[in-house]
Amino acid sequence: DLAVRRLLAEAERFVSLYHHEQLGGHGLGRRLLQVRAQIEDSGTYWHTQAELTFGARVAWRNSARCIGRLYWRSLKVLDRRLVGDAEGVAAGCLEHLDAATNGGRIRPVITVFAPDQPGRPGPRIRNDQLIRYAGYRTPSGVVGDPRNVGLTAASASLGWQPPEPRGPFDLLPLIIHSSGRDPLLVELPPEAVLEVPIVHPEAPAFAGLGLRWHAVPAISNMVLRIGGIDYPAAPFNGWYMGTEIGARNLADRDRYDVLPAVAEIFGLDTSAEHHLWRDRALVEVNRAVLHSFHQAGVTVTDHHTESERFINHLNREERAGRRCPADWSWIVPPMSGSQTPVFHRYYDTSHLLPNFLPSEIRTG
Ligand code: HEM
Ligand code: NRG
Repeated sequence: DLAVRRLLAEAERFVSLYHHEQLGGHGLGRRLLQVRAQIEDSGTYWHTQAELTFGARVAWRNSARCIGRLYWRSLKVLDRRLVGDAEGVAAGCLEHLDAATNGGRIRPVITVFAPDQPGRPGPRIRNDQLIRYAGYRTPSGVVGDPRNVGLTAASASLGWQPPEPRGPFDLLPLIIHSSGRDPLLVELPPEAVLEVPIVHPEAPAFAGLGLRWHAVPAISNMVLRIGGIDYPAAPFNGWYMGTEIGARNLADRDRYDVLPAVAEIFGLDTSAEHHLWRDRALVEVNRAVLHSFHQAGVTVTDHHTESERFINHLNREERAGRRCPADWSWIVPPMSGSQTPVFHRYYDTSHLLPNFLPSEIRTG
């Protein structure tokens, strides 16, 4: 049947890649026989721990939108494939945050929960990241993160009670689905979530905006696909590049939209766009983000450094004789693009597996 043939083909490609890159081709024939037998028997197969670790690292290496791939070999892989129940996934997510946060010295980590199997889908995490701030629609606009209005409403409809009073940075609970059961709501204990209050190195009034952001970006709704096997719950994280927070999350007009308030603090002339007050305020927000993370001892990088590292990564991959797919529109940082080396070139746009795929579940 078609699904089994597709699985066999993807499995063979992956297992061969693993044996060639990691073992100089040794033992491939024997492993292929095993994998084929398992697939013919059961319609699926089980990765060895070494295959899983390599597969997750290569999925990162193949993530065309990610500028942070220089360190792909150092990804820490937590094997939780025997965990498929929602309670177990919730506990694993808290362990993930602990291992990743590491007191501020952020470590790139992925936790891999149970795979999809024939007639038995794996667990799924509805939140697009483990840490998300609520967004509440009010008559005077959204309080909190407008991006998460849908996730907030979904949480409330499952019985989540927002804190009183509602604030702009309320932590949302996890929503975890496991096959055939009602979704499980789990609050994150505040001590599991390291956050950084955003202050400015020169302007004391900046702190008065009450801005903050979480230390760990942990994407939790993408499907990890390795050798034809889908792991639908496989949250992963690295550290933040400052612009993700300062030039997008806090600055986008459909997110926290802070630039007008920042312009006021710096006394910028906002009477006409041609004064470029938005651009000037944007730099100050981004300086504040990097300064605050550094001062708090939380790993973060700036877009110049991360761009240079990415160019080193491309060169290393080329020397290793591998393709390195990249998506210009995601790689180029959202401010000062032309001041970074990643702006001034073209990229391989092919799609390689293993990889992280968007999930079908969408909120918002
Ligand atoms: C996307 C940086 C680690 C996989 C991105 C983006 C940035 C970034 C800036 C674009 C995000 C956006 O525009 O919203 C970094 C940095 C890391 C890191 C600085 C530090 C180590 C990782 C790790 C993985 C990963 C550990 C997986 C194991 C991805 C994927 C995307 C992405 C799949 C695309 C997400 C999507 O389609 O929404 N990364 N990353 N990254 N990164 Fe990384
Ligand atoms: N822009 C998103 C996060 C996307 C992934 N970025 C990373 N990933 N740095 C945001 O929350 O702003 N990572 O795995 O480190």
